[in-house]
Amino acid sequence: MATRPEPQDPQPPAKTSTPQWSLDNFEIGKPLGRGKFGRVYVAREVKSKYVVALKVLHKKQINKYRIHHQLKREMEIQTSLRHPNILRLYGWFHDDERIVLILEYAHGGELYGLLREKSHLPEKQAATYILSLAQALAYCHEKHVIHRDIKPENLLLDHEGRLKIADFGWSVQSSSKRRTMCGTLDYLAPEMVENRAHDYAVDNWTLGVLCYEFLYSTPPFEAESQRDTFKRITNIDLNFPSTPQVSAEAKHLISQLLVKESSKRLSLQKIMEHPWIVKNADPSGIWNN
Ligand code: 83H
Repeated sequence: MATRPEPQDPQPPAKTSTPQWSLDNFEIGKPLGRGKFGRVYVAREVKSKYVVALKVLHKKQINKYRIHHQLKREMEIQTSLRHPNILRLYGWFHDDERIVLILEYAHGGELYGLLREKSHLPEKQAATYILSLAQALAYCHEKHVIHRDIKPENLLLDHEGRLKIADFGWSVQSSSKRRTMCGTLDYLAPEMVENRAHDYAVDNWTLGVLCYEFLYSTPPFEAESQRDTFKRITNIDLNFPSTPQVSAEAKHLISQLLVKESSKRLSLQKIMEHPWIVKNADPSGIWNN
């Protein structure tokens, strides 16, 4: 008999793929989002009543797009990571048609929604998120994981308002320089859009892009066409509009991250120690309005 959590003692489901989990173990709730490869539903494990997010992927799609290896990598990486700002992957199971990932449920939903709704964030909130991201990325980099696809759509908020990095679909485990093209251009470092070798510093670049977007509500190199975004990124065509008003320290941090030469970008440690972060970020990582 497999051990199951007791109802009065809610526990996340089993950590790895084991025969004990199937769709029968869950009450499926409303859909939370959908992607190219499937949908995400809120669900509750019947016995423990533990609420999770189930990401349902269709094997047909996975075969069609030949993403089997990417998915396997995503699952292995996300299962191995334990950090307060990284969304947990508790386990997975499959049947004839589907692969189902059992993921942590983020009550607050996507940061993307908040940004669209509020236009731009107060500096203290932005700094709190950037600090959380820098801490999560430092942990990933220590484990030789480069995320490479951090964007507001991949950032979720838990019930306390803590930021969680989700979606490791494009991450890689690496210690050497890599060469691969991926993602929407807006968040990509020059070495990635130019398809040159890249390393951990691509994530530091992305923190600069996100910091800008949190404060100004649009990414810094946004343009009408992919071609123009490409040009703006490779030329580091960076401007700071006069509205909304943003502090000089915040602009300084952004300028130290959006640097063409990857080795000259501010390190994650230096981001955490930057005066704007020290002055504005809540070290608990929790932001409540
Ligand atoms: C949510 C989500 C969306 C997006 C999660 C999502 C979540 C995911 C990925 C994972 O109104 C809401 N929306 C928009 C439909 C609320 C706030 C209920 C919400 C919570 C929304 N959580 C899918 C992998 N974990 N949690």
